[in-house]
Amino acid sequence: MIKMEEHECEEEEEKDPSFEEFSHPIPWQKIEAEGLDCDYALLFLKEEADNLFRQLEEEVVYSTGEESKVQVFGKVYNIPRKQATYGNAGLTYTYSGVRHLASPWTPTLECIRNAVTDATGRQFNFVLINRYKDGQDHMGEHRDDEKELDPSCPIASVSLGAARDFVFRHRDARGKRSNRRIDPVKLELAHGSLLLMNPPTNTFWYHSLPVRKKVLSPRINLTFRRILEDIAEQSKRSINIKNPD
Ligand SMILES: O=C(O)CCC(=O)C(=O)O
Ligand SMILES: [Mn+2]
Repeated sequence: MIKMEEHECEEEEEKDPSFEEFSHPIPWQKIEAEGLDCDYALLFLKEEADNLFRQLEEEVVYSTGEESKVQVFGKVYNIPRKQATYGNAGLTYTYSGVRHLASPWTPTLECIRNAVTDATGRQFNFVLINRYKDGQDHMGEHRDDEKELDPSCPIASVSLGAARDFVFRHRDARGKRSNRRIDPVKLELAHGSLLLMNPPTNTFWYHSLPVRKKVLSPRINLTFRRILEDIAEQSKRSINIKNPD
């Protein structure tokens, strides 16, 4: 697990560069199925995760008004959770026809992003934050396979707060007319955990965060992503996330 002192965003003393990455080996758990490749680990100790949750509750400003709604077949719905986007200057993403500009990284988001980079050796320029007030809030089945995302970079999903079930379903095993029987892959995402969705997971598998009425407390999820800035520029610097509600 990562020691919080290493990631505090105060002035850092100079470190031996050979110890900067992977200095805290994490007991990764491999999750594999046909076309699915994920790594799961507890990245933060409980106390660290509690602090991060509290700090995010103070810092993160969630979308309101039009940005907190989706349009499906012409009807406007409130999304069943709160969302915010942060990242490098100028990046935007479009969600169900609404473009969101990335707000500048906050100190806590930088800390978490740096901890994820230390643990994985990967760089991220954008984070989508979802806040679920309780188990009624949820996210429907979708894939994160937009062309603006660097296809070689995993999506790194950090969970803080209430543990929630997370379900993967193979694209050929969805719906009544599915042509194959492939068991879903179900995980519980714990407080302080990191789930890496490695390629080609998001090509073959949909994922969702289902309703869980027994969950009474909030959860914050952060998906760190790498946007290919030149492609994002071509498509008006947007990520197009397809109706995951
Ligand atoms: O809350 C979660 O764990 C899922 C978030 C997610 O799938 C997304 O942001 O694309
Ligand atoms: Mn997703």
